[in-house]
Amino acid sequence: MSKEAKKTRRTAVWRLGALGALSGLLAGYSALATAELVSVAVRAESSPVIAVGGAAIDRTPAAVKDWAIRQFGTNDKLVLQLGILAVLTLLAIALGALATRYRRVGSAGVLLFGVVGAFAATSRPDSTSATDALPSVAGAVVGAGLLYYLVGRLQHGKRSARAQEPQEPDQTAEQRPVQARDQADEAAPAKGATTSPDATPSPDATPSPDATPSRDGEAGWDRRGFIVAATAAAAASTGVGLLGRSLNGAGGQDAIASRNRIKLPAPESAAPPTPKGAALRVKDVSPFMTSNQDFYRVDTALVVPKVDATSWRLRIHGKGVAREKTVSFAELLRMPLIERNITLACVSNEVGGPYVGNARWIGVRLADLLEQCGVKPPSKGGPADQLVARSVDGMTIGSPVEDVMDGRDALLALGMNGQPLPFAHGFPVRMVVPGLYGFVSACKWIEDIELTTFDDYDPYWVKRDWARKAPIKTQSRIDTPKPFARPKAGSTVMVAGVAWAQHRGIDKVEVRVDDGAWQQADLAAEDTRDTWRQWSFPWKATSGGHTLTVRATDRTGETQTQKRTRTIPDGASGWHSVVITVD
Ligand SMILES: Nc1nc2c(c(=O)[nH]1)N[C@H]1C(S)=C(S)[C@@H](COP(=O)(O)O)O[C@H]1N2
Ligand SMILES: [Mo]
Repeated sequence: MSKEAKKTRRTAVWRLGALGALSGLLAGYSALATAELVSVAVRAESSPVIAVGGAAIDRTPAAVKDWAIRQFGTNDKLVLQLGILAVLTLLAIALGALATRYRRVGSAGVLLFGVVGAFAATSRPDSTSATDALPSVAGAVVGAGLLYYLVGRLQHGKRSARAQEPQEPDQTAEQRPVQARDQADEAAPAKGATTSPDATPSPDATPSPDATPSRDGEAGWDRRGFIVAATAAAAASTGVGLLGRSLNGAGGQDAIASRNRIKLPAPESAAPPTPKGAALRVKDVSPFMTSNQDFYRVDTALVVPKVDATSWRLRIHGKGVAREKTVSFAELLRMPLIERNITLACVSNEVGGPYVGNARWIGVRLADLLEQCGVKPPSKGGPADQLVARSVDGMTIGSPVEDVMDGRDALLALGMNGQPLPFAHGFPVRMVVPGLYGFVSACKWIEDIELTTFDDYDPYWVKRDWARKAPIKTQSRIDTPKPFARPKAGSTVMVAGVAWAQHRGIDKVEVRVDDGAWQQADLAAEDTRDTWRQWSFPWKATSGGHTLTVRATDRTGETQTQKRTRTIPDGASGWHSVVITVD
């Protein structure tokens, strides 16, 4: 073979590979778009990326998840989905390239992904119907079919050549790069194969002056057919995908309407008035009340559940429940409501981290409801020591029955900062228990409460190496100055932040500059022992680099430990420091 011919052949091989990869991408794209649209008819959570993402979240080791939350914060789910899409993109490219050699294998590969998606969707904890498999199956069938068709266009010439040269069945398109005529130029591409005038291409033949300016004269594929099909597939997938997206986005109309109709009644027991001095007038310190907008969000839900409050029910049952109960939202609204400011914190919050917020919750005292069901805490002879809350998305969260019934304001919350709960924060009802981390108390989208024991049942996070019991650790955070701030020497720098030890209360906050003595910070007035407390410390800044450190002491007299621990299994400990340079 001449040098020229070799080069031509190489180009053709590359082109075939690239077009195969493109076919794979289009197949994957059409599969996901189809799945998205079909998921509208089933439920948004059944779409394969969501289902696989959910399965991935559930299987991610605790340490990796913790790292992801730390690294990406509330964007962790977006990052996960982008990661899944990136992996799918690479696999689609590989399958497409493979399909140019083994056409059926490529399509079978796409179908296999459909099986994986269908399996993930139907094995999600909140999946109640085999129909959850439909989006994945439909998407895979469309994707596999499209790949088969597109690769067929690429092998068009091969087949025509085969038809006419049965003695050389293995000769592939790329092996005959210099077919004299590009069949794409045939008026009827589908028939181009049989009407191809050039049945005996010679590898070393010189390119014929073809009507199509095909650089190297390489042919053997149905160019027009491919371009038409690929363009149509891309356009159709975009349309179908966008339609599915917008319909899924517009879903939950009943839930939205039910939320809009809610008028929270005045509580029977209002929150004690917050003392004026609870909020310091210091710039850049976290506001005493965290708005719903700014409240941190941590959960495993890739699609925020939209629950219709009208049909929502909460069932209470299990060990020692003398009278099982199922309550509706309307019934809860008619019960005596209490309103309380309670600071909620996430166990994944590292020292100095942002996953803590203080809101005004309104709801039903959980202990009242449990007593109506005849539940007794262990200290009064009750057989159940663990209360397991289950959400509509299959989350399970276990709290000590003793804590929930010891007189603290453990709530079935219906409202947050004067509004019905936002969907992302658990609408229509969630739990909030002062003094416990969210993962052992604050179940959102709750629909079931089971009384059981710690011996008998491990909830979601406990199965993933987190602690069974996790009272809040005393913590303090420097909000200002920010790390690497550069205040002027001689100026007074306001060092300020928040400290929390829910249900014990904060009694003292101290600040240390470098290795100097601990100095007492000014504490803002205490709202309740269930809320965080702001603090400030005016410091005459001296030039040079400095490390500011804070520590708090709770009302039991215990000072926050210096010992640094990871967030797993029961919350980070250690002192928060900020390094600054004074100019
Ligand atoms: N259904 C459900 N409830 C949940 C979770 C979850 O993943 N799913 N996460 C818990 C955790 S770890 C925390 S810290 C709080 C966070 O509540 P927020 O998102 O309203 O701040 O919700 C808790 N309730
Ligand atoms: Mo959490």
